[in-house]
Amino acid sequence: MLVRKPQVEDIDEDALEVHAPKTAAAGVKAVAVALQRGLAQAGAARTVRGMLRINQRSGFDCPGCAWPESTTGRRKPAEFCENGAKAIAEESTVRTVTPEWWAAHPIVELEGRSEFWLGSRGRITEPMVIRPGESHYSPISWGEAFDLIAEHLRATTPDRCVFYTSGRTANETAFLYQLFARSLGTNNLPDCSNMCHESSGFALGPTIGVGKGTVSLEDIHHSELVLVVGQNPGTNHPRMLSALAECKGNGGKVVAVNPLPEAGLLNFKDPQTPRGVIGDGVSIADEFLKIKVGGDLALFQALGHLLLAAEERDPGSVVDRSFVEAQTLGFAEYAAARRTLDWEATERATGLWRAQIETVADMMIASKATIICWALGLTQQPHSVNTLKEIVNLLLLQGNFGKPGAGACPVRGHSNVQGDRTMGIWEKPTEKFIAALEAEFGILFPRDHGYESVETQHALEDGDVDVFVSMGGNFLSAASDTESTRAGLKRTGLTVHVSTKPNLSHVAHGRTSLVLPTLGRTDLDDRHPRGRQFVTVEDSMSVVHRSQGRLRPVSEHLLAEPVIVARMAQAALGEDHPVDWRAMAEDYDVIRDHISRVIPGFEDFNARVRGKDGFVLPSPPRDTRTFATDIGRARFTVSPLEYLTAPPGHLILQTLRSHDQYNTTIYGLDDRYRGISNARRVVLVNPDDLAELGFADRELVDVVSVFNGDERRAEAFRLVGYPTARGCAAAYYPEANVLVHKDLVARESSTPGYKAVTIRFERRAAGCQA
Ligand SMILES: Nc1nc2c(c(=O)[nH]1)N[C@H]1C(S)=C(S)[C@@H](COP(=O)(O)OP(=O)(O)OC[C@H]3O[C@@H](n4cnc5c(=O)[nH]c(N)nc54)[C@H](O)[C@@H]3O)O[C@H]1N2
Ligand SMILES: Nc1nc2c(c(=O)[nH]1)N[C@H]1C(S)=C(S)[C@@H](COP(=O)(O)OP(=O)(O)OC[C@H]3O[C@@H](n4cnc5c(=O)[nH]c(N)nc54)[C@H](O)[C@@H]3O)O[C@H]1N2
Ligand SMILES: [Mo]
Repeated sequence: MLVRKPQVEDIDEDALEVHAPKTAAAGVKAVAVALQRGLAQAGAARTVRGMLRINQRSGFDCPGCAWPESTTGRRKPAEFCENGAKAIAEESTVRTVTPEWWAAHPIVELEGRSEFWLGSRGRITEPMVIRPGESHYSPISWGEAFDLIAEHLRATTPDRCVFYTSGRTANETAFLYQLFARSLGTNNLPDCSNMCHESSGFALGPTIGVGKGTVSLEDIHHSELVLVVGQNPGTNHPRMLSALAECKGNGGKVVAVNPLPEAGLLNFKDPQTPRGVIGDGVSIADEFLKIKVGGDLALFQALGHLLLAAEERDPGSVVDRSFVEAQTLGFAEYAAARRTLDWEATERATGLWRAQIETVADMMIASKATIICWALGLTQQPHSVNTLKEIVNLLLLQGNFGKPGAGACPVRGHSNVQGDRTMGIWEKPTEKFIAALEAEFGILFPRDHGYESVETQHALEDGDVDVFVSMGGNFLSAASDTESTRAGLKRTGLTVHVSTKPNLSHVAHGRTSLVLPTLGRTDLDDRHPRGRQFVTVEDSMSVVHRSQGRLRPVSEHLLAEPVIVARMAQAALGEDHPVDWRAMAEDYDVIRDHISRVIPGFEDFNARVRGKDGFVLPSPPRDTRTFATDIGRARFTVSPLEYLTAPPGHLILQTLRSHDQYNTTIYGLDDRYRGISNARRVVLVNPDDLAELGFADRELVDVVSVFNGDERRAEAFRLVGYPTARGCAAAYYPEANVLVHKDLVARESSTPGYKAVTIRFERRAAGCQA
């Protein structure tokens, strides 16, 4: 097999290649690509050892995504997907970023590099520091690094310190980290969830009483109808396709709603079944609604209208009356609001024909068990929270909670983003949570809400942050409004990045900055007095289970995340602090014992998580059909019609992931299913829109965004004609983040409007090249 050489130079955007989009995902090609990447990065032995341990009961949780593993029945020998394998290859690479590397690359040079180039340099091997006036990072001992952090924390007030978390962080680290921030005296705990599924929590909490999904993997398998809305599972949750294929095998139907005809939604070739390897695979979507970006609220309102009209024609045939009467409030108001519908506005908002929507309504009416799955296509727009509440309305109507094959399924992103929130990574902790922490540790914790991620961006820009600590992640490139975020980070006194690989957040550093290298999921964590440790994570379906790496770390200087947090805390809070940080860093069972007493659902944590498949956290809607809202019932809500419109000459841009990246970590330049390779500065536009706007396919343009009278510019993007919905465009994250104004957010949840950017194209002056 051909093993591709690592790319040495940075991206050459002129090498763009465009092919017809694929109509099927996975298949043997996916396995070949996975192996190739593994071999190129980690070598044969580490690749095989790594891949065999992914998502096995004795192995580590795949850092790729939060899709659950099967807890019933046998797991396949390789319970992974191409993109999970790439995530492992990236982490288990034997390439290293040593002090010599940092010495050879001054900040001025690194500023001109792409995330792709930086991330593919390899794993960071030693703690590094850069001090005021210096041009390069240089090595620092761990002890000095912790002292430096303590010095900066003591020199300021807690409200001027921010503790960011990325969702790969395990439960144990997350619990320690929030305890540290709160012990210092702040709830400034923004996390990537603020930029991701925050809107889902804001919609589900008030309506069904929990901010999480209500289905299990088995529910998907046995559902009669699954709607997959605003999601690209073929790339971002590939194992979900196996679950959808199983659902179809059991007679279920699937509807996909997306502005793009994503390959995985159309057809799936399971590389683990003979049919997938040699045959045509399974066609996934029975219906595909090519919706306009931001048109989903209108779609769900129309579906509600059609369901209610059918109920009126044949009472008792659609609405689950006994459920609605016993368990919900607000049905009458909802039904009154949906009684009439402006079809013209609906068609304008969605870009769909009435007949298409009626077909899906009929499928819902025929289904006795429906699941609605969604991801970022629904969470990153101004009206996202209302869109998601409209999903809840539809599910409530037919009683699709607390019965097999039915429910709400927000498909999470980072592998432990849901667990981090459960552990208290939240800028708005509940009184109950703080009281439980206080009872456990015998100290007082702050109650004032802290900054979420957009408030953090504002505080950074306003010069209100002295210390910015990042537990994983890449705040600069993940957040909106890149240039203002960059300027803000540079205004801080100290930035601290606990990281595995270099990224641009390290480059946009505070006056002093530390890069602290840590063990990843796949790494063996055994340098403790009590020997090898494991951590735990919670998947998208609330299953808590163990994760334990086995690979020999690339450097002896790496510390485990819980150890780093504990030592920061010891240095900053002093040895006589009432929390026994040392004991927790030495033995993660001690952390879990604390968690078991503070967080409901974790009783007897240490014993239960050692069981075969861990345990499932309680979910009242799923387990007992009850809803722990303030009114003790589920809530119907009424929202006005709202959708995105662009002024003449403009389009609505969504920003998304290619098939070859993990958020800001770019694995390669092959967005295989969409047929785009070797370049990332592209905008996908419907050919009819291109013609109407007077631009040519492959033309080089500047993309200009407009928001509240402000403009942002992204230079030198290539236009690519692509079968997306009319009036819409798509570009890759993070290259397009410069265009997203930081005040463009989802109301209530504050999730950036990454999928709601009004743009136009400007022809580049002749001779002006990329
Ligand atoms: N390989 C890989 N896996 C990942 C990640 C990764 O980067 N790489 N990231 C992880 C993370 S953190 C997350 S949160 C998830 C993200 O998983 P996804 O939500 O699948 O991620 P995106 O690439 O943002 O894709 C959004 C999808 O929504 C569609 N969409 C955009 N706007 C609209 C709209 O208005 N309406 C509808 N109906 N659809 C719309 C887009 O066309 C696209 O198919 O994946 C996780 N898994
Ligand atoms: N335009 C646009 N922007 C978006 C989105 C979008 O759809 N469009 N999506 C948003 C979403 S959903 C999310 S979740 C955020 C993601 O935001 P983040 O979670 O902040 O970003 P990542 O790219 O996942 O973080 C990558 C970095 O994490 C570090 N890392 C990797 N593994 C480990 C580990 O095991 N431990 C530690 N300590 N560090 C590690 C590496 O150094 C790597 O450079 O981005 C958001 N930004
Ligand atoms: Mo995410």
